[in-house]
Amino acid sequence: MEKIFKKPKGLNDKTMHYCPGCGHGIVHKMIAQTLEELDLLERTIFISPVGCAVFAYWYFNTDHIQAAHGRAPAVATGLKRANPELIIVSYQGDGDLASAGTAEIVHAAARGENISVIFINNAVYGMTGGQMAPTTLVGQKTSTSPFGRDPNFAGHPLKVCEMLATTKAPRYIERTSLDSVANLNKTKKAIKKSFDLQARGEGFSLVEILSPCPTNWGMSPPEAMDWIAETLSKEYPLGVFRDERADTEVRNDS
Ligand SMILES: Cc1ncc(C[n+]2csc(CCOP(=O)(O)OP(=O)(O)O)c2C)c(N)n1
Ligand code: SF4
Repeated sequence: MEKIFKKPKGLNDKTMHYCPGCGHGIVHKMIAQTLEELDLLERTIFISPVGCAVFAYWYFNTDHIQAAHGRAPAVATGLKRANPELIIVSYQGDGDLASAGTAEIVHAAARGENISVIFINNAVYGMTGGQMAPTTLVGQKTSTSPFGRDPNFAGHPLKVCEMLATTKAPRYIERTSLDSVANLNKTKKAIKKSFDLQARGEGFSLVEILSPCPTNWGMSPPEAMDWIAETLSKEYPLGVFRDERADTEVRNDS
């Protein structure tokens, strides 16, 4: 029990602003634990996204930069190429990464930038009121699809891991979830693997995490976890989509 409640050195004492049952705080803790375990805190720059995690820089004992809508992979590219010794944690939600920043993430992956992308997929635009995102399921009700997402009008869900895995350069791509203890453990391992690969100069990695947004899903926190297990992860299957040496040389590696 002591281990579970021990605050990692990578987090400060501020109370987080997230809603009860939100996944962002869970992932923040895992990131901080991992940076401490790998002794990377001193050389990490955390890139905060737009969306509910816009204030992530309030909580981490790392250096920070705030990227505009969708631009985190481009900012990460510049930081890493100019300072190859840094560890870059590029953190984005699905509205940010899969809508505003689709071009940036595709090209950063295709170039094989040596960065770690943590992608929080909660199937809505959380911060701005639960609007439909590219990741919203067909039939899912949101504030801008009150009768459910209609694929004839709004298209089908965008599958980021599957899409990026069609490019040759990425070193590691995995989709995990926060809905059970087993999946929490897998998520923590995936984050650790991503940071470790970056520290060893192995190239681009992305961990997509299916994460609850009870507030905008209109559910209690336990119901939200069940919905991930029973519905969301059917559309977004968990697993490893790439785990092999990149087919291109990692650029500007230390
Ligand atoms: C009225 C309005 N439209 C668009 C934006 C741009 N914007 C900032 S945050 C956000 C939602 C981000 O959602 P996501 O990336 O999924 O992150 P989450 O909040 O779900 O963690 C949008 C659309 C804005 N701030 N205000
Ligand atoms: S609106 Fe959703 S994503 Fe945003 S803090 Fe609340 S639960 Fe988390």
